[in-house]
Amino acid sequence: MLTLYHNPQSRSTVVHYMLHELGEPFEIVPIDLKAGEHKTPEFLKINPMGKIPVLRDGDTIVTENPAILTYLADKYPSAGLAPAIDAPERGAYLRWLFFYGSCFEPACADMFMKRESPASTVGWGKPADVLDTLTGGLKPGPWLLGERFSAADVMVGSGVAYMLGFKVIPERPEYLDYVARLEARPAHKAAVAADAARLSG
Ligand SMILES: N[C@@H](CCC(=O)N[C@@H](CS)C(=O)NCC(=O)O)C(=O)O
Repeated sequence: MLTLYHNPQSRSTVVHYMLHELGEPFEIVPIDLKAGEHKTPEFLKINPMGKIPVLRDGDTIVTENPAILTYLADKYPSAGLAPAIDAPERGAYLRWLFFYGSCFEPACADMFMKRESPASTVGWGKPADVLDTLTGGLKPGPWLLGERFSAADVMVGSGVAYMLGFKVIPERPEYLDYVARLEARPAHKAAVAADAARLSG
């Protein structure tokens, strides 16, 4: 059984949504961030960063959103969320998953903090280049791999939605349309509804 350590008001919503796209059974361990349940000695044994999401699959623990999505998409190939290891689109697929963690999130942190990191030193370079690279990647669409939806869209689309929501990134039509397509997916709606029920229950 897959187990997600989750709080509906956190980045673990990305894995929660991914689990709905997969359609595999899973269980949730709710984590109360305000109560510090992610900083207990027991939790720190599974993620020394003291952060969620954490996915447990038997004896395997995976942390970091892009790693968890890569793991799940590869483990359940019948869901069709990852190109095969030797498929031509595999390179672009991995590139976008890693781009999210290595470039998009840190560039967003720079923009949010209104700070300038030395572009030729930091791995993500200039936030403007990150934004333009993503904009280019969304053309012609509808997904990062063209007609094929993948776990890279679960990751990048969720992040774009989050950063638009907090007005960290500009409302470019490519971003808005991409998020609208993602949020129209039945699995996305189901994940949002399940989290809303958790929050109201
Ligand atoms: N790099 C991590 C980020 C995880 C993260 O920052 N999680 C936040 C929730 S959105 C958290 O657990 N914050 C609690 C804390 O740091 O005290 C990932 O991609 O999974």
